[in-house]
Amino acid sequence: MQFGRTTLSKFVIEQARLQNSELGALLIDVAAAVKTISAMVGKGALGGNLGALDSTNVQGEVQKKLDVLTNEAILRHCEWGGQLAGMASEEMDEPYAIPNEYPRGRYLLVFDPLDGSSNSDVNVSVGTIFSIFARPTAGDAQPGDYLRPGCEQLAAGYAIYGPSTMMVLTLGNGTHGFTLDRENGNFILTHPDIRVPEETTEFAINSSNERFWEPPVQRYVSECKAGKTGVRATDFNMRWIASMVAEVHRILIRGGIFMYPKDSKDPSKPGRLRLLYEANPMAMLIEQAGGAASTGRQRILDVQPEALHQRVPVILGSKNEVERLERYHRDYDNGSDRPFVSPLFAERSLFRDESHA
Ligand code: AFP
Repeated sequence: MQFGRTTLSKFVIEQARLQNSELGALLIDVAAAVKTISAMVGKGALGGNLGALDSTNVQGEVQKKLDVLTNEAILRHCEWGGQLAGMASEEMDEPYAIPNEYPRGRYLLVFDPLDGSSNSDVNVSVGTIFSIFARPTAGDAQPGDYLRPGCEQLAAGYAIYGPSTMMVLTLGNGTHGFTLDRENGNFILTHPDIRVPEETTEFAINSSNERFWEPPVQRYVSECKAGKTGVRATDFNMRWIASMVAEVHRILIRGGIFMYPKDSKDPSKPGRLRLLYEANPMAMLIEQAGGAASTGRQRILDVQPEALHQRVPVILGSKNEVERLERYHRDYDNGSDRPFVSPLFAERSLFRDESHA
């Protein structure tokens, strides 16, 4: 592939041909929707689309005008091409049936049209996240068709609307980045075969929730903050943008670990992020780039969905750090991380078993 010359269209058609799929045409429609959204978001206050509506989505979150407009953009661009059996979105309570006047295909498109939308009013990078599955036959999707584990995704990706607009996607053969050339409207392959560094000293978490985290997460973050003075023997840096797309993009480019773990803040929600259209696509992208993505206790791509808008704890990024945090969860669950209390001395040991450090 020619750096700086390969367009997204050429790339996805070539990749889809190699896999004998019709994914190319669908991904080109998604890219067209992304260009529409990029122009909409890029207008900022001049577009008259900032601010909130007085409606809430199925998550109970106040909808931004852009949440609804970007959702519409994806539906309109993708409903007519004949590749889809249905669509589902963070902004729609129920899946979207393809209108009768359009042909149907066997693919399902699941998406968060504007991730990080609470940042759109303050001009911080936001994004679109999407995931593509196939059902066995063409036709109208049934509700159960959407409840497939992330390991069955055929493709996944995101758009990030930042200083430049980029699309990062995978069809199961590596993770690749494309930058929008605004002068001619082409997405150009600029980041072929992205690899996540296995090591990192940069972590991302919303520390205001610290008192609600489980002990293994408190332990991990405390060790990162202790830096050179603690068991990690090196200083860490912290980031929190509150746009998952921006966090994941940074991690794909320079490494890091992103955590939105299970917490006790709202016992009805095992995490904040949604499995089908946030965690799964990001997990596929990260794994295809050599990273890891876990709930802390399970590979995200192996989680069996039980509901369309199900939430899940998310820990993803540089493989060695994700594996360390998974180990801390195992130590916690099997009781081996608690300081040893000798029955003889009824005292806590001052030293943690170094094998866990
Ligand atoms: P919004 O789309 O409602 O802005 O939420 C963004 C998000 O789902 C994800 O992109 C961020 O990582 C996370 O929520 C930020 O959550 P906090 O606001 O609790 O930090």
